[in-house]
Amino acid sequence: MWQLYQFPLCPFSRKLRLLMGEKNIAYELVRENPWEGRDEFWQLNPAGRTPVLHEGARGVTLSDSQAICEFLEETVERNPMINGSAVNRAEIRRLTALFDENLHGDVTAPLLHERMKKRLIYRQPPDSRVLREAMKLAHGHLDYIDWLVDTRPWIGGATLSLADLACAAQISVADYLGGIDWKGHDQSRHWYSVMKSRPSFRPMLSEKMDGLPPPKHYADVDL
Ligand SMILES: N[C@@H](CCC(=O)N[C@@H](CS)C(=O)NCC(=O)O)C(=O)O
Repeated sequence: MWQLYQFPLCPFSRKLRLLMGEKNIAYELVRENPWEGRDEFWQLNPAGRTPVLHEGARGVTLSDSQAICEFLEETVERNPMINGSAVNRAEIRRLTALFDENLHGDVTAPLLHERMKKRLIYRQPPDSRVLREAMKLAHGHLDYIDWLVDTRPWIGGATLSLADLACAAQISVADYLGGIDWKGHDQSRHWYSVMKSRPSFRPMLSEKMDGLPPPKHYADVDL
């Protein structure tokens, strides 16, 4: 069986877990805190980052969420998540990169640093200026997501795709860390509540990072 090395608030591991859930691929979770720099983990992924997907029996070790998602798309046909015409697939990949890079860089990464790493690792208070800026930038991203779900059935086009999963993964971590204010973003809020009620999403909502509880609304499907 696949083993997925991850920690509960890694958005890229969440993206992969959502894809594996949608495709009904079995896996077991292995807890990994990449910042601890375990030698065995660096041997699996010289980049020292989660997620890593490993299957000992076949001797297969994969890393980088996008490389792993593309691998699973190529090898498991059911429930394709990068689907449609070549133009549709390019659009799904464009949006996935936008969420993995821009939404993560502007919002999720600063929130993870200020609210998770500083609390659990460095024992420092968060910098409120950095938090304010991340939450301000979150509104810009939510405006764009509002527009996307206003103009098409799902974020990446006509069907659920990796773009929805990548976006929901980043938003869910930002929401856990108290960085999402849904006021004025009804379209995004509705889309996110549909995502939250999917069976692929449910297991993640009950998981907690030790010493860092989520806000009350976090696991509530109706927000
Ligand atoms: N592009 C990579 C990014 C992975 C990444 O940045 N993972 C973070 C955790 S969310 C990490 O392992 N950071 C190293 C650390 O915190 O020391 C992917 O998509 O897998």
